[in-house]
Amino acid sequence: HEPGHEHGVVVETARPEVIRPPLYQVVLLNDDFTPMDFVVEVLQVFFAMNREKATQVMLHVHTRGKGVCGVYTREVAESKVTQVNTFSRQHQHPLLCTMEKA
Ligand code: TYC
Repeated sequence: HEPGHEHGVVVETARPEVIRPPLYQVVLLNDDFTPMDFVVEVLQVFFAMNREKATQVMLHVHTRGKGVCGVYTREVAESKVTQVNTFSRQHQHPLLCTMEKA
């Protein structure tokens, strides 16, 4: 019989560790000029929300000033921020997307 398998003896063994990467919230900021429909489109296209969820989040940002679009690892969050801000500028809207450590 192998060591540690004696009757009634419990041997502590090292458990494999789960490595959790730091997560970042991608945040949308309110402004007075970006059309509501454009914000809903952004949330659908870049954050895979359906129209109902995208409308909820847009109205939250509109009334509270900011809101979380999603939570991602650093590189994915950075990519979302760049894509949203590039898309907004291409359409001449001042919509701002940022990230915060979760
Ligand atoms: N406040 C904008 C308006 O009244 C709508 C808006 C919502 C803009 C969310 C930005 O992140 C935003 N047209």
